[in-house]
Amino acid sequence: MDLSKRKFKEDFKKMLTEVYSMDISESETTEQYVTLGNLIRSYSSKNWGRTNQRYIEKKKKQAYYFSMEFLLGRMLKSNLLNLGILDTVRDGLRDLGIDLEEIAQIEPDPGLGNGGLGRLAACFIDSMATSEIPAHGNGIRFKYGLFKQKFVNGYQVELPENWLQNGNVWETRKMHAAVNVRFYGKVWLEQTSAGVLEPHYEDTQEVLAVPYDTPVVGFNNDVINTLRLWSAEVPPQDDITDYWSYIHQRNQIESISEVLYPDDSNYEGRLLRLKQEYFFVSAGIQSIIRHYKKMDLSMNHLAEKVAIHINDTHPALCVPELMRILLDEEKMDWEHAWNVTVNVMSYTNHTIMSEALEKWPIEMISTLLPRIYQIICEIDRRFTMKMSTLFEREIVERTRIIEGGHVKMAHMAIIGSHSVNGVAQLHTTILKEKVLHDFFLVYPSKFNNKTNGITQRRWLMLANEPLCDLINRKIGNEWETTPTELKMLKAFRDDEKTLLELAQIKRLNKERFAEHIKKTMDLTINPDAIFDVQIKRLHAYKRQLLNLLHILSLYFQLKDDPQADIHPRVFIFGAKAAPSYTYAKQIIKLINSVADLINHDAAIADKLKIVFVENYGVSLAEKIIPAADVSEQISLASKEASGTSNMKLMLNGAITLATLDGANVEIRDRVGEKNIVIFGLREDEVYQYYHDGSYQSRSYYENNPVLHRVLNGLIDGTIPGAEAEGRSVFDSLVQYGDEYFVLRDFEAYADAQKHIDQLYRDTLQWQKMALINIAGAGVFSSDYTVQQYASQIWDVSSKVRNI
Ligand code: CR1
Repeated sequence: MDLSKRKFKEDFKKMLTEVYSMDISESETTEQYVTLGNLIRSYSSKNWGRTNQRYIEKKKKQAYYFSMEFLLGRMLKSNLLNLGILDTVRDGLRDLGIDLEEIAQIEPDPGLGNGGLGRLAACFIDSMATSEIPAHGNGIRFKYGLFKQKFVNGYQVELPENWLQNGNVWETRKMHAAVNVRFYGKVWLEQTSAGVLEPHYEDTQEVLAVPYDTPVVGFNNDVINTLRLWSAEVPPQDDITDYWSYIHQRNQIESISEVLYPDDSNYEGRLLRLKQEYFFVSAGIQSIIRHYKKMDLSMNHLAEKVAIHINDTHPALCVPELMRILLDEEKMDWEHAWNVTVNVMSYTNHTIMSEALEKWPIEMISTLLPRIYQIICEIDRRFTMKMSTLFEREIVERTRIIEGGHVKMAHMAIIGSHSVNGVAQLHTTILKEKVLHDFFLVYPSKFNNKTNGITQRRWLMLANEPLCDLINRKIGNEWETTPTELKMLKAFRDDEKTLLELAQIKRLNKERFAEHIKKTMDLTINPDAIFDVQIKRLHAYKRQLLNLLHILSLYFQLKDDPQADIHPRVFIFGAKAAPSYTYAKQIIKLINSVADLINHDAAIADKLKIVFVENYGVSLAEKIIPAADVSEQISLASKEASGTSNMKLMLNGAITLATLDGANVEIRDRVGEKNIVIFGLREDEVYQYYHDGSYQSRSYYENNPVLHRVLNGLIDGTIPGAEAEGRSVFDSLVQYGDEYFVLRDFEAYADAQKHIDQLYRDTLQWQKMALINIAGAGVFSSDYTVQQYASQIWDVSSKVRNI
């Protein structure tokens, strides 16, 4: 948008007076933040309305991305950037004696997600608006985001994250768009005079779903889409007879949108979780249908105007809920309704970890959602009937929805969608050949791959301005809208001046991060050391342990030989563990205890340091990633569906140290073997071990002297304060089979780390690798990913920029 500095300053002062009756000299950062937020909203409101109007007038097909999680991060600077007024506003504020950075820090970081899955949804909505795709987010307005993590004596402690405490400038409550969602009760079908079956309900519990809309601003294009998040409230009642039971009921209802489940691998809180799932699915679909009806088209044409995306299995109830509306409210017959539903729905699988494949006990679903359960039974009945004529009984039994007393959500999502995609090539292959092989036999054409992506706006333009400036000076800024243009950087691969500038920028970012660590943790880290980063949820399959065992081996090496030729390293960890995941929490304690030991050992000085940041999330990622030299992507091959920190780190010039897992494979293909460090078991070797059962972790303990010493270090008192955790980890690795092949990959990993150490010593060579990584990161822009979803899955329009 066009905005002069002079106009901005006037507007800002005026808004401050309107909102707070203050002038600048009286205002504090909080008031300045709210004022700026309101101003941005007023600047964008016209285009928000216009975008919606355009969609309606042109009867555009629209897509709705249903996701339990949207891990947005702070929005102030992102909105300014996308509106094209970041520099103007920054300058204008400076004239007024205000520092934009300081204001930006005031914004709470809305942690409405656990990890990669939620952050992907946030990158996607940013890219959808930017790519001019008529597509919106639909989710839950959790009152409490993901817990705030604290370390107390090295242990993770969870505190509530009350992000709405001081209000939320970005959202608008839309009471007129509220809908009712029905739970519990009895339901029966009665034939009407017209001969159709109509459901009747008794003793149901009604919940009012109130939407809060947040604008999703496209980059420099006047498009503003909507993120609609639902809040659960008590429907208005004028006949409250029993006050206390009313309060009880209110608490029960409001708890539906109270907390995000802090768990991305287990389903827990069970009944409440199921309520949450149905709540935002039903509210979202009802509101889509309401909107569709304004176009005055028949329900038979719904799939021509609406696409609904099921992000992981959490919103899989979309399938029976749309069926319910089409059958019960729109009086469609089953075949037509089913046809419409399958054409509307599409589904993404995000993991092969079996504990994340949700299933719900029949008794629970049938009590909470009696009508939905009837519909699920009928979908299942028709599926098994049809498939029995085409496939072996075993295949039908393994693919049906209701089995062993449970409703299998992934099965429902696959059967009820026309598209099923994985999130990286390797992951999609594993789905087709292994995890969902039966379904692949039944529906080969439904399966497709959409490799994940990240938005270069947040992860480069906002997070790393110095690097961004350098790129623009070298190749212009076309890459901002056509990210593959980053490849032009390759022309500078042997240009010493550019490579040294790159080194300088990395150094500057490391210094900034070091300052932050000094301030927040009172720990001094040396910017000349290699900053080696592993940031992701804590999970055994991601193998933070492999990293830790290697750190211990370096520690022992330095204890034996203080002159050992090891380039100084700072190992940086950021990770939250699910509160109920004991093993992951033990690993956190262990890392913290090793950090304590090493960081305070005067003999080690600054050769080795461990920084485990508290409360890792989007805002911290924005600080860590630009300062990273090494990107640790060391999951057991086959287990990480894609990974996305790998992409963010590469875009910021970190060198990837990786197994051939998830999108690491595609990163390697992009940058070539020489510009990435690959090690460890491959996916087929892992499956071979599963097949022949021949893995004996103990033999690695017994035969590798380095590993032997390191593992003994876990149980011989070397690590003060973590005796129990050390024992538990030791046992899991040595006694109980080492589920994720940590010991098997240790030697290869240690060699790969030695290689990194050597490579880093040649600055020009290292920066050349970094440059090739940045130049190759363009294809991993989520702009391209969503453009592929738009054209190949949703069949909605987009401004496609060729890869
Ligand atoms: C996967 O573990 C992937 C993201 C986004 C995660 C990660 O590899 O990058 O999804 N899956 O696709 C997940 O959280 C519940 O499953």
